[in-house]
Amino acid sequence: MYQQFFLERLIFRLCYPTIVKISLTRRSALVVVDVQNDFLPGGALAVPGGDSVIEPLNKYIGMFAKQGLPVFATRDWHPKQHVSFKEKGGPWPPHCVQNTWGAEISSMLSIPPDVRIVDKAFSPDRDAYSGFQETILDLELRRLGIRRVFIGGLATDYCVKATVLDSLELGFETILLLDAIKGVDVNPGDSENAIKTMILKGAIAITIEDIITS
Ligand code: VGL
Ligand code: ZN
Repeated sequence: MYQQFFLERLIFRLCYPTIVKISLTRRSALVVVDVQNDFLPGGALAVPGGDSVIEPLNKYIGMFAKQGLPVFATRDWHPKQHVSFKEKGGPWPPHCVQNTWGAEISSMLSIPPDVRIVDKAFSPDRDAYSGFQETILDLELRRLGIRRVFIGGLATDYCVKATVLDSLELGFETILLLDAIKGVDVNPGDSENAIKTMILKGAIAITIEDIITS
C-alpha cells in the first residue's frame, strides 16, 4: 500500500517536478541536528562524507534567517565518561565531550547569531539520540507557535531519525531535508532504512527546490 504510494508520488514528481512544493509558513522552524566537529571528517566519530550537509544546510539556514524564522541547532553534549563510550561498554568511541573542540558546532556552518542551541545526552548514564529527549525543544517550539519543523544534519540513522520520529510523535508537521542529511551506515542500508521509516511514520521528504519562497 505504502509502496504504491511511493511509486505514485515518484511518478508524479517526475512528471510534474514543479508541482510538489512546500512553503515556509510563519509557523516553521529549522532544526539542524549535531553538525559538530566530531561527526565531520577529522572528528572522533566522523560520518563518512558528513561535510556534504554543510553547504545545503547553509542554504536552508539562509532561507529561514531571511524570513526571520527560528533556527535551532542541537549538540550531542556528553560528559567525559559517558555511558555511550566504549570504555563504559557503549557502542561509540568518545565523542562530543562537553566544552571540547569535537563538541563545537562546525565553524563552516553559518549559524545565525540568534541560533537556539539545544544540548542533549548530557547525563553520564543515559544516551539520547533525539533532540527532544530531556530537552526544552518541544516547549520552545510550542512557545513560538511552531507547527512545521524542518530537520537536517547528522546522522541520518541515529540522531536525525530519532529527532524526526519524536517530532512526528509530538504532532509537528515534520519535513525531512533529504539533501542535508548523512548517515553513519554501521550496517549497509541503515540510512536508507531510516529514511523509509521516517517517511512511513509521516515525515515529508523534500529537497531545497521543493521549498516555496516568496
Ligand atoms: C550520534 C552516535 C552517537 C548522532 C550521536 O548525532 O547521530 N550518533 N552519538
Ligand atoms: Zn553521542
